[in-house]
Amino acid sequence: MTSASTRRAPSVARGTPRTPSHLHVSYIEPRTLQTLLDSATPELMAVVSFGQPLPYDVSCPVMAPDLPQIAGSPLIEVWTSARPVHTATDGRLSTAMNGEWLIGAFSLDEPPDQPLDALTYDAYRAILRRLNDSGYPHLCRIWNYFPRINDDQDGLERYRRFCVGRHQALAESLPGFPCSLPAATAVGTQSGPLQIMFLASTEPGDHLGNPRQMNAYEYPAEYGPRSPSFARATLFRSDQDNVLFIAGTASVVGHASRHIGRPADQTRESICNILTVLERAGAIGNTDFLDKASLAMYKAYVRDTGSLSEIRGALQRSPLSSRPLLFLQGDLCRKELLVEIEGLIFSE
Ligand code: 3EB
Repeated sequence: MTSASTRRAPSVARGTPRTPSHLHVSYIEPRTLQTLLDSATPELMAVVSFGQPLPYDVSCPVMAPDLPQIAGSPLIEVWTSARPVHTATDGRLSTAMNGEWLIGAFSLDEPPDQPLDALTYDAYRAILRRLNDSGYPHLCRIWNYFPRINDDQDGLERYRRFCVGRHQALAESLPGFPCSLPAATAVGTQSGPLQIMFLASTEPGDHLGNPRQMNAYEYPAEYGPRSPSFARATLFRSDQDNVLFIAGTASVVGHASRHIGRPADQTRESICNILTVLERAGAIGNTDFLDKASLAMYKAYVRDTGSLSEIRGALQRSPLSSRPLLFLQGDLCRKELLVEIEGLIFSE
């Protein structure tokens, strides 16, 4: 089991019992979930199953994006809390709250007559309303998953329609937009509904840019009528620890895609972007996010399974190599992008 938490004791890394944490995330084998379900603590906040439906009935928010895991034994992502968790659901939107963090999952089948921009706008409006009503107004991380991301829908690529709806809702309703935009991922699934998972807090975080990359929310119009609404990373700091969420990071320098058709080079460029963000976040948080003592988890979204070995090779020869890494098959928001990497680091 690989894991990270907001109240990490040094003993965790040595495999001894860990101290109670407010928020904890781990990748576990699916059969281990039953043990977690049978025990009173920690309480589940969310479960994410990749490429297959969850074989158990759970009362917390669940995401099952059709993003098949393409290397290693099957793992599911489990978010837990040592504090009591309160859950709420209204069918398409379910949330779990522990007094400090809120995790939500939105899922809606696309009605055939509704364009993706309109659906996304409604989804984000519902999410933002729920966050405000629940007292967790500060967005810290968002994952967006939907199928046929590069397909055309009535003259506009579906990813671009998604960006239009997301931008409209956030520009209207997110205080401090665009500087308060959180780290995000937007990846195309093989099938299924529009699914959005989000993490919000009672306290605000710091949203970071990357000096090697233009802020996505300032991209020029050649990438679509509305820019992608996300930050390169979001950093949360408390007395105890630092939590860094690194957005989906691809081979983009400035605003341009680099290394067209070359998966290994795209991987190296993405890693270079991540290392630059780690450096910036480390300076702000007074932490070394590459330190072996910190707990980091990465996901690599791979467009073509045929390029997996090249991408894996480049990662193995990088400073990220010692960290848990999940390889998922997913389509990326620009047709030429072959790999995208996101990260999550808890550090003291
Ligand atoms: C990029 O840098 C790559 O639209 O939410 C990465 C992470 C990307 C999130 C999003 C898009 C998004 O523009 C694409």
